[in-house]
Amino acid sequence: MNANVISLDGLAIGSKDALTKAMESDGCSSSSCGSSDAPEDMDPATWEKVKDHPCYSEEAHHYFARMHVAVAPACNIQCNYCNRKYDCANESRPGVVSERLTPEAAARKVIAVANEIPQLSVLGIAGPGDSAYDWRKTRETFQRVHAQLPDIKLCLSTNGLALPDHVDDLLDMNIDHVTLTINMIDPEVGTKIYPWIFWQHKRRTGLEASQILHERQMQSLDMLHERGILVKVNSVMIPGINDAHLLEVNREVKKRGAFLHNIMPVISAPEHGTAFGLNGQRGPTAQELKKLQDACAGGANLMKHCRQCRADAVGLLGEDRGQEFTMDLVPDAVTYDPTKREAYRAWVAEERGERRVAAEEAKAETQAAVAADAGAMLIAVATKGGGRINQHFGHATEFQIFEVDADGVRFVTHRRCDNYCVGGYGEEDKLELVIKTLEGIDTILCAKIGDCPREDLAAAGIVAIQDFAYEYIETAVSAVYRARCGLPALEAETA
Ligand code: CLF
Ligand code: SF4
Repeated sequence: MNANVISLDGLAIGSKDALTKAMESDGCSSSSCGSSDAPEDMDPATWEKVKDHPCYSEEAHHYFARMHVAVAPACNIQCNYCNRKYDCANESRPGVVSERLTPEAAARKVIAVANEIPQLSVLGIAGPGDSAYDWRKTRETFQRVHAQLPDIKLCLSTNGLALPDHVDDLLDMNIDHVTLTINMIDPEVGTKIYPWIFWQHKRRTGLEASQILHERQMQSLDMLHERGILVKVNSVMIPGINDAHLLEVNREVKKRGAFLHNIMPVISAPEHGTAFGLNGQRGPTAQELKKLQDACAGGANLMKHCRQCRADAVGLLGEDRGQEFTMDLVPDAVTYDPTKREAYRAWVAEERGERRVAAEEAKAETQAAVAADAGAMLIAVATKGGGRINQHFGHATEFQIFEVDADGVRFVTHRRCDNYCVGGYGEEDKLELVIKTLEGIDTILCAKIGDCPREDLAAAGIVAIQDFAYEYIETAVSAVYRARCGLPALEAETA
């Protein structure tokens, strides 16, 4: 296994030992604190499109970052989970208002981010209203960015009502990723989600509104698929309204060629001032969401690593660097410097190949040795990206959850929490919440953990292990599983 590792904070490539030392001086001391999407699964042209897109490839989300620019404020429909004060809740968490940007300012911001964050691979426009309805601003932004940074992928998220009018523009601009939010295929269900739409200069309500929206969404999906544009369908899961119905949505969008289906829990709180928030509509539990995802097996491939980003999200999925790039911090004139991005891409090309080989070897040897009926384990990982175990337990604001059994290692979801360690000291009350977040988890893998949190986790039945610091996630998870099954460690894992 290659022991070189990359620091995603500064693109410093160095030895594993050097980074381990750096981590030891980073923060707390140990005593005081506390979709299968490999290239062989798809044709080469599709792999080329998704391999660097953090939302379309689970593997890519370990390496690549996206950013959103809020250039499209107008919207042509009303969703009951949306308050126009905030950004489009189809693609971002309600309650977060982003800076509205002109296309010129947005293009400048993208260059500033690309110069600083070498992982950046995708620019998404997801509102704050509807990007296809506010098409003039969306198109101008994409054109400006494409002219200056042609290797940034352009990504669009829309409710689909206005999209059929712009599909040919998408082709002209080489846009090959579109997200359509489709919450129903039965307009009767739609009447409980959409009070009105604005269509052909008139406001439409009731069944007529949902019928038109449904037809335009299906037309959008068909047109995009026919033209080879990859479609991710986002569905907002609303218990009691469309939760059971989303199974039918999943089947239908698969039939019509959707590449991925992302089922997201509705976020609904009275303070958001949405119709659902005010009428007490609840969101689904994690168990309800998982049950629906499991029931969709065999249908459209599911995205399970969505973070329901902030509207001004910048960075790897799950990290939030938007506040480092507000417009007051972006210079008036900024010139693109591709050096860091090119170096990073070259490193990723090598690294992800090695990681894949290591994971396949661990999987093959584990499968051969483990009894087919051995039970599954859920393992939480603290990672800053790169597919490695490279974060202190106390610094983690989310854990990636992997399931392992005789079939291999799978990413299943992430769980968010507040970081336990602040300013070098662990906070007991936060640890309690982290332990609650980790309910049902057998083992946690992290780069470092203090004695106190390790003991508290053990008391809660969770084993914390730091022996695999900086190793690949899949090989470490396999090693833990092999140990639980009483098998000897693989050579590569102990090297
Ligand atoms: Fe943005 Fe959406 Fe493009 Fe990704 S986000 S427009 S497809 S670049 Fe990704 Fe964020 Fe989930 Fe969206 S994690 S909310 S799915
Ligand atoms: Fe709000 Fe987006 Fe729905 Fe428009 S499409 S109402 S911005 S959630």
